[in-house]
Amino acid sequence: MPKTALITGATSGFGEATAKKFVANGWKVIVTGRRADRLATLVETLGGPTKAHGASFDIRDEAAMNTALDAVPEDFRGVDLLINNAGLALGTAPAPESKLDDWKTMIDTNITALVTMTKRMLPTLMERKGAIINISSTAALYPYMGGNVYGASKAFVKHFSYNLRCDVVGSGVRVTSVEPGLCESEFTLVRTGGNQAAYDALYKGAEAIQPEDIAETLWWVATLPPHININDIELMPVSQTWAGFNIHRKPA
Ligand code: NDP
Ligand code: 8X3
Repeated sequence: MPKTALITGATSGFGEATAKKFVANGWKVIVTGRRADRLATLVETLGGPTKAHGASFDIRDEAAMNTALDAVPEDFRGVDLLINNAGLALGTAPAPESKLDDWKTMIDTNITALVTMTKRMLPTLMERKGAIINISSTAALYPYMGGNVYGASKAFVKHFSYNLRCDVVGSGVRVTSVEPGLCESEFTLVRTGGNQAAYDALYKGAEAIQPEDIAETLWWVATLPPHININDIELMPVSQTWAGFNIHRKPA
């Protein structure tokens, strides 16, 4: 009997690559995202409706989430793995110059929607001794200028994962937080409002982690023997290390 993964934010980047990895290895997937056209194409690429089910909704809209999940076909209902991947950063400006609306969108998407989805799926996951993988970030661990609410939202994801693990002990449910550093995806286009030059400059010569590398990591976490819980994984490209402490100097 194939296992089923629910992967949020699968219309690009990590989620799309992960859906391909899991289906190539015999799993079924429920894939989500707002862009219905991309989801339809992905479902076809994955082998059609016996392998993948696309559920298009804005993850910040709880009613839309519930409607979409209520409509999941019977043969996709037993979810064994929830990958809370949908998320975004908006802006790179320091706090005084950044937009409050952007902050709220990050909180609504990266935090509120993630806990809403988790609460909704928890009974099924507990029944099936399943697993939850939450996508955090190195921004959760190492603050940087312009990280502000994005970094804080990802710190929430990491600590929610730890605390959730405490609460489900004895159920067989596994919970993992994944903290990637520099990865090449549409993430940077979203963050910079579609600035291709900023995208090119960030990744130029960096040999950034690719979505397929994240998919490989998630596959490893998900397929370890069921008595092993990876609490968290922090990963960076070899080209990236921790930034030095920033020192602001008075003009001479
Ligand atoms: P992408 O921008 O390629 O993918 C983000 C996904 O999230 C898309 O499928 C998008 O779907 C979905 N999403 C965003 N907002 C919503 C929404 N309101 N409703 C539904 N879906 C939404 O970025 P990545 O693949 O790189 O990012 C995936 C996760 O990894 C994010 O949580 C990100 O913060 C995290 N991360 C990324 C890193 C990087 O450097 N790239 C490093 C560390 C962590 P759609 O637009 O169709 O709705
Ligand atoms: C994305 C990594 O360094 O852009 O979560 O915050 S970073």
